[in-house]
Amino acid sequence: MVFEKETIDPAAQEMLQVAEEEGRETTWDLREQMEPQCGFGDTGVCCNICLQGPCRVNPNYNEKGNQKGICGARDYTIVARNLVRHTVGGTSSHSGHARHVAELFREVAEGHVDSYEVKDKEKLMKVADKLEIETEDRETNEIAKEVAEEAIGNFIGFHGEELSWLEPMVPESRYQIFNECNIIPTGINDAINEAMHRTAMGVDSDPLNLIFGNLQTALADFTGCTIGTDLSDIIFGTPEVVESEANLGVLDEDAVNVIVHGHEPVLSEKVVAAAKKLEDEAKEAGAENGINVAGICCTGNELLMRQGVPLATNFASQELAIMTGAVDAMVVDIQCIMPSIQSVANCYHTEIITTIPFSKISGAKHIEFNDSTADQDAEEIVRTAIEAYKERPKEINIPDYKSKLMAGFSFEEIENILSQVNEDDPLSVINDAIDEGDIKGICLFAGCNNTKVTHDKNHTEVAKGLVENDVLCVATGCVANALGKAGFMLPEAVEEYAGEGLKRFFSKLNEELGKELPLIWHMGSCVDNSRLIEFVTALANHKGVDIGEYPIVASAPEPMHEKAVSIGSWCVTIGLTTHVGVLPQITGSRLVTEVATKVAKDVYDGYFILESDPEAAVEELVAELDERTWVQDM
Ligand code: BF8
Ligand code: SF4
Repeated sequence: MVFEKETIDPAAQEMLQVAEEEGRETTWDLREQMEPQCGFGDTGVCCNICLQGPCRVNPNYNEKGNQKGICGARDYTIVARNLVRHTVGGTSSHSGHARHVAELFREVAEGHVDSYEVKDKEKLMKVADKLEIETEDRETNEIAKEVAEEAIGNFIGFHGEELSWLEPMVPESRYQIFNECNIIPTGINDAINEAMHRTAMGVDSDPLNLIFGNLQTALADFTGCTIGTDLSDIIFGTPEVVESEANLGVLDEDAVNVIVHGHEPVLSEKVVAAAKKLEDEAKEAGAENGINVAGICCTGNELLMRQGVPLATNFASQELAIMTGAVDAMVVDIQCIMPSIQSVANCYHTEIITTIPFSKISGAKHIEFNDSTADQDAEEIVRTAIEAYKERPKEINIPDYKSKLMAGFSFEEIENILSQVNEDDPLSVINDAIDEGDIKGICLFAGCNNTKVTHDKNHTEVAKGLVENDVLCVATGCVANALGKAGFMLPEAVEEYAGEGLKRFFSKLNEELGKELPLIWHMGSCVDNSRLIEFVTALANHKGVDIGEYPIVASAPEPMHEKAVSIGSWCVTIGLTTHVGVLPQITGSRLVTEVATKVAKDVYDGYFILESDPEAAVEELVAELDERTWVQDM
């Protein structure tokens, strides 16, 4: 098979062939040109924090080389500081996204914007209850205002304060552990600020202290993710099961194809609405099937979860969507958008449209998106796509690959499904299945694509191995997209891939429900990893154990972004043993690596499994689930 080293996705393979024939450069070419990558950077021992640097420290004490930076910083300090700064990047990304939603929500609550509303009152009440905000005999907008103030308050913290959004999200026993380790953040912005300060030249050089600082920042990240999910659900609706499709075959030759790419639902929801409204204009322009909106990355996941909008593809293959020649506009907001898409688009009629003032790409068209003029802005964006469509050449290459999939598994929807099986005790459906041995436990698949490994290969192989071992799997982000493209999010996949116990679990469930559930449950975008924590907290509380004793693991088979570092860090802190399939840049310090892979278990129960071989990763994850079940049964 051609391009099997680059990707296992047949649509991407076909497009790489087109790229080669047309002489286009892709991210895989750029990776090849980058080889060999710097060993110091790759293992985290390059420090550039002050202007005396870069200092590159040889972590191997038995060889000749500099073992200290110019200031005396050792490998463990440099690695730990770099790790913290990765987590800061992740936290500021997630919380930047969440802060935008929180600010919009405050505007909605105060009645300052017409384009958005409180769509899901039930979720608003649930969130208000969680925050111990009085709901009885109060107007919706009064409650919304207080929830909004609380959300904004979680960003700004002062010493002595605690994040109100964090405590109710985890079992009491877990919060107690955070407390004992003194890692509860005071505020999200405060945590970012302190983490940047402590990693500045000449501040914190104690690697263990830095690692605790990393976990504190990660908990701020988790809180940001939760705020993002909760408030997006209130404004746009809490996801329910939907059916859709994934892969480049969702592009429609006879429609104006608009791809939304990035992360926030605030813009993309409006693009979907504008596309519906301007359908006739597209038809007048000659597009028989009107306007087809499809998603890439987490924006795609957000729209899929709430509206059933199809997924075009995931992170690594974003350029390839443009090379089909069928994308009239790619609308982007923030995060995971490769600058290369503009160079690719220069060879086609595709308009790249940036929308956020602090997230521009040189050469792209910028149409600023404002919450107060959201409908008009979205219409301008869609009209730009219609204009571009008129310039689309006849020759296009849409690969004929797409898979059907089911998504929409919010915690609320899972609860709703389980309560149709056992109305009085819905969570017992899962916990009994674990006790009876039908399922071994749960795995959260999270994270990206990374060109260091074959696109989507680790995702599908780890998933295959786990479901074969009776692990109930849920997924978010680009791995969810990969598993959707590969057909794992369909009921038929149960018969094809699940082990005997997992098959029994699904057949009992399906029989009670009178409908069929997919093998792997799509829980949403990366901020929606918070949904899994809500789910597992409920399960652990139901069982009367801490998350650290509950059979739950996480796997990021192809992590790429700083956000994956922060998510991994909080998963471990919350008690999930977490597999990482691409080595993080910490291996230059034996101390930091040992803490992450071993010592963490003594403090948080969760620890990192650094394993690039999918088969070995499956073995270790299954062993961890077995150990947790075994300890519980003692
Ligand atoms: O937040 S999985 S490549 S799209 S970072 Fe980015 Fe990674 Fe995809 Fe979503 Ni998450
Ligand atoms: Fe070098 Fe120390 Fe400056 Fe880092 S902080 S660049 S190790 S002198």
